[in-house]
Amino acid sequence: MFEDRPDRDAEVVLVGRSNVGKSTLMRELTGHSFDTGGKPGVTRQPNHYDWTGQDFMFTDLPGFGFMSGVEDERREAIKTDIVRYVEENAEAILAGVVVVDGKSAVDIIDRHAERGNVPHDVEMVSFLRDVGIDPVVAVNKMDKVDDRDERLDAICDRLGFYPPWQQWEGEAIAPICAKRGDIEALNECLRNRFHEAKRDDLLQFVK
Ligand SMILES: Nc1nc2c(ncn2[C@@H]2O[C@H](COP(=O)(O)OP(=O)(O)OP(=O)(O)O)[C@@H](O)[C@H]2O)c(=O)[nH]1
Ligand SMILES: [Mg+2]
Repeated sequence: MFEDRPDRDAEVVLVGRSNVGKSTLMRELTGHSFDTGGKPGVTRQPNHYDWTGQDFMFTDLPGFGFMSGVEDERREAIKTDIVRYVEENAEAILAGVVVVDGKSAVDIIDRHAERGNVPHDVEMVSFLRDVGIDPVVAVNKMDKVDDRDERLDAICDRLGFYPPWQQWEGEAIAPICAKRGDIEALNECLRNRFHEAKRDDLLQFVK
């Protein structure tokens, strides 16, 4: 079980499959470095980033799905911990950012669905909704995507956001490239969320 959560009543969490770039995105959101890596399963405990005297933090959660050198049982346990963390802190979580890899998400989702399984990303989007958190989908690694609009429409389709993706721009679908620091589309979504939640005091964290 995850421990040592700082005492904050406002939080943005990053969730998603392993290796999609959550910790890289966390670096861009906070200006602070976290371990990132070429293979899945780098982050094993939540990375929290908070500010002294401010009632806010970003949390980068461990990835789920395939992880190198990790057994099925341990992987399931990590996912259970993530789900429990989000459930227990749902009240504080102003936005749940589901990070996906723009290049591979559709193929992975379709492969899982063909086998009759609920794909992790699909499950996570509906889980967040179930606990009352409106998901934001950050479509990362857009530098590797050629057919941008088609790809974003396909991701919308798979995750239950009615295409075209532009309808969700600034609200729920944010194409980004964390590695290059291009995360403005996500910041815009977060600014809108904070404003809707009457938390304009938090806009300073997503400039
Ligand atoms: N091409 C490209 N690669 C990226 C981008 N963002 C992150 N990466 C790379 O993706 C790999 C995984 O990044 P991480 O940030 O460690 O991913 P993570 O989701 O935190 O992974 P776990 O902690 O294992 O769940 C690293 O090699 C990053 O450099 C991006 O926008 N474009
Ligand atoms: Mg990580």
